[in-house]
Amino acid sequence: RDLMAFHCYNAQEDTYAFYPHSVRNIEDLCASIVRSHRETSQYRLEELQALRWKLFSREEIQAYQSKSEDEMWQHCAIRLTDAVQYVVEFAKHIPGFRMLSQNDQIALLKTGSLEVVLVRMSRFFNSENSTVFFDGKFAGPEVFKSLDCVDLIEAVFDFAYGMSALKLTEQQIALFSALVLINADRPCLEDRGRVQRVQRSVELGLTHILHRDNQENLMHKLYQRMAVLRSLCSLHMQKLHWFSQRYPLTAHSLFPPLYKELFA
Ligand code: CLR
Repeated sequence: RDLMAFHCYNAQEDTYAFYPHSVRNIEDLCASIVRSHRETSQYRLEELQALRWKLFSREEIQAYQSKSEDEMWQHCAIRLTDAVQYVVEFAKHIPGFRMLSQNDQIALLKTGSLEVVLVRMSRFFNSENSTVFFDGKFAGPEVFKSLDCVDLIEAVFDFAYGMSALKLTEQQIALFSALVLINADRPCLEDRGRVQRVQRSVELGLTHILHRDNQENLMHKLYQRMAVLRSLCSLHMQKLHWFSQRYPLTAHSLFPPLYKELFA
């Protein structure tokens, strides 16, 4: 499950038909995306719910806060990369994704994988006390103090708060994640037309699910969330750039290769 495994993937093997022509096909498409989400989401909601009482103690928080800046960056980069790997796995099972060229698959993952991680973060977020499941317990923003990017952390927590207020079902999260990833407006795409067709099918799927759930009004809010995601990711890139200038050695030799490949 490393980046090379991803690079060697052969699009030819995938013969999945991804143009939905009937409600039945749309339902199949939704079912595949939901299954892929479930199989790559690491924790079930009930499990996360049951872990909510596990909070970091004052001493543990202090231990994170007294880590050096580059040590904490490296630690978070490893955690994020791990989460990104699951998103890569999720993407591979979105009907149509594997039929895109390798270049386009990588281009979509480069810009979209962190956005999907942030969408997924809302599942790992407890809005009652604004904490996120990190390293086995629930952590508030103060845990990330030594990263020295309060604005980014605050924006990420705000986003998770806003997402969890939408109270999306697992199926809605799955389809929304797929839509965030399969976006024909991303830079560096070879075959935009093909990406657009896959995007349309995912859009149909999300519309179908929202219609079935009687929540068509959510579509508009979800598009708004997508704009926020874009700004969060550019803030992350900015921070990373700034960090790698200050700590070139950590960024160069201690960050996971996939993290460097996707974001550097
Ligand atoms: C998101 C959902 C994934 C599991 C997961 C793993 C790592 C977590 C991430 C979630 C949420 C955001 C997170 C991250 C580790 C560090 C990062 C808590 C829960 C915070 C916001 C720090 C970002 C630091 C960057 C500046 C490097 O399925």
